[in-house]
Amino acid sequence: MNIKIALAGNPNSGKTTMFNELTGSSQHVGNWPGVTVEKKEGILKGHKGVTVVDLPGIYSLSPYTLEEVVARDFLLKEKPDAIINIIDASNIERNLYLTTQLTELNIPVVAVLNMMDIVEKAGIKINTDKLSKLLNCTVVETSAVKGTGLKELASKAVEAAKTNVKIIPTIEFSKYVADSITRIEDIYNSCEYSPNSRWIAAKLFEKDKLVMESVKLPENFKTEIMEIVEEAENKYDDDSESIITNQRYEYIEKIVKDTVVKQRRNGLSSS
Ligand code: BGO
Repeated sequence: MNIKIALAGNPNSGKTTMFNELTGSSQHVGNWPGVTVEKKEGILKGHKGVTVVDLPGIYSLSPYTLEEVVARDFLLKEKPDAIINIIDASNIERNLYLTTQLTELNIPVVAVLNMMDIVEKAGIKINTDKLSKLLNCTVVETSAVKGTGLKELASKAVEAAKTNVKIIPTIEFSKYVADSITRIEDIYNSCEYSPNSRWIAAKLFEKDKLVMESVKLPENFKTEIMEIVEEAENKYDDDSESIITNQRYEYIEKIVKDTVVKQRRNGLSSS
């Protein structure tokens, strides 16, 4: 059995602490190929043959920072069997921005609500079952510093990798944007094949530099795609990347409203 699991999360989400807890003394430290960004790998404790690869801390899968490019390249090209996404649950709204992107990659994701000790102390309740349904992926609660939930996390991650259940992303873009992405996907599919064609189409809509360079579409097809993007930009009077970012945050706001409840001291609760 040879399983590769990637550890992804925002800076300060507790990723390093978690990596140390999950892999113990089996770590190997090197650099990502061609760059001076540290690459750490280790064997998942209690699960021989399962390697955990620590990705650089990132906020998004955009092509702007070296860390994002390294993480994205690994996820798309090496295709790990599963992703463990460490979320600072005390900053859930900001952290879910990356989660919604990771669940679009056609790779099983286990979303980890880390820092649950802080969340509980603050009297905040997170409905994990509902969150799991809304994100369409497994959700586990942990505290990396207290060592709680780690065994459950390890076994759920291995299970996700073995069963390889693909996530159908639940994000709802506006009908106009979704239709624009579908039109781009149809153009892409008429020339090239990729199991990630939806993701590629969404990135083409965002005018993602790296994806635009990597697809080998004839010039007239690229022009057609750019016309679709321009139409959307005119309609929303906004840059296509901002259109997607705004709609992603609107969707996350809805998820948080549905799953996070702040308990007031008098016993009443508010969302
Ligand atoms: C310091 N709960 C709590 N309460 N804290 C956690 C948890 C958790 O579940 N997980 C991690 N932390 P990294 P990235 C620190 O270093 O693993 C803490 O960037 C301090 N340091 O201990 O580094 C963790 O790899 C002085 O905190 O995150 C660390 O993702 C005072 O979150 C911080 C207080 O964890 C970031 C905390 C000198």
